[in-house]
Amino acid sequence: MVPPSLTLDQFLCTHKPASSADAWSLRHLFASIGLAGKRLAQDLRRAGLLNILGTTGETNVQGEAVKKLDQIANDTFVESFQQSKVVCALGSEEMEKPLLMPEHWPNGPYVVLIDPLDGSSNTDVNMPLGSIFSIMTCRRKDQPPSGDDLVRKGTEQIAAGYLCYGPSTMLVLTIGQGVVGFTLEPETGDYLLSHKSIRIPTRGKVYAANEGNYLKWTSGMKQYIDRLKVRDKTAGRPYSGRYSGCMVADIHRLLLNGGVYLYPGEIDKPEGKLRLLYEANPLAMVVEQAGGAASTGTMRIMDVEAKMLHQRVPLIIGSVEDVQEAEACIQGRA
Ligand code: FBP
Repeated sequence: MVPPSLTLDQFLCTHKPASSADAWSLRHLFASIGLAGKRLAQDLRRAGLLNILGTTGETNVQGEAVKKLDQIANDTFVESFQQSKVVCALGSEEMEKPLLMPEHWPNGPYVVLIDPLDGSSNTDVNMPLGSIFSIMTCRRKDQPPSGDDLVRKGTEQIAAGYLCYGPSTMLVLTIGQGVVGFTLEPETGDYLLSHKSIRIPTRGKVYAANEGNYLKWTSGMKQYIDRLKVRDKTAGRPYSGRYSGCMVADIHRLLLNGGVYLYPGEIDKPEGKLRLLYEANPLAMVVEQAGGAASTGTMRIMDVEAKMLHQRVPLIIGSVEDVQEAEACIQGRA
């Protein structure tokens, strides 16, 4: 008889985080992330029936039209973290200012950054979506959190991960000891361990990039993408293009099969589109913990100095050899 899979909580009871984080409160934090994910997955499964498609009519701090589901996702996570009482500061793609919860401090030591709904262009067309989270602890033990506690380097993360809302809902996470994946069992509502130790292949056969931006790219970036299309049996080329409009879904594919996702800087916008603190940093921690790499094209993502809550950064992420090759082209060394 196949032994039953570990639940998320059982896993966290039996696997110590690499950091000194307190295991009990970390379990509580992941339970609140899991709960928000379940509630969101339920809404997404019935979105077309609930009048929650389309936009709210507002514009967010990124200058983007806010989708109703963006707002619902943000509210769902905020509510879950408030109920958990273990989060003392929260930053979100959908909130211009941080939400400080000093009433939860010091017993609630966690500082969390989220992209509540990744892949917003997919919301109304029943395509994959994701949620991304980055976890740190309050820097100072002697004073309640401030906004500065959120704006820090990726190397200060103690845990990170994402929820992927696809044919099944998955929660993929790292607590600094490798990467694991849980699949939501809709019957019982449990997250069950389905991927015990995710290791990304050192090289892949797939790339994910919005080639509609090709003419805006630097010559090094163009050279790299052109190179992926040239037949070269030894290098396993040409690569296949796979771009879903949802970075979480694209990176989930790479984690399992290898390859590279690129949202580079552009000649007129060298910082690119994606946000450092709640998109690039958490995905970089997950991919690095799985044996991959994450770069701006010229430096490691998690070493990038954090200056602003909604700071943007170019992102090249995936299999080590693919990221190194992209860097060599972008830096004119290839
Ligand atoms: P959101 O968090 O606003 O959805 O932005 C991130 C994202 O949607 C990624 O998931 C996706 O890979 C990329 O932006 C798509 O951007 P573009 O439409 O410019 O290709």
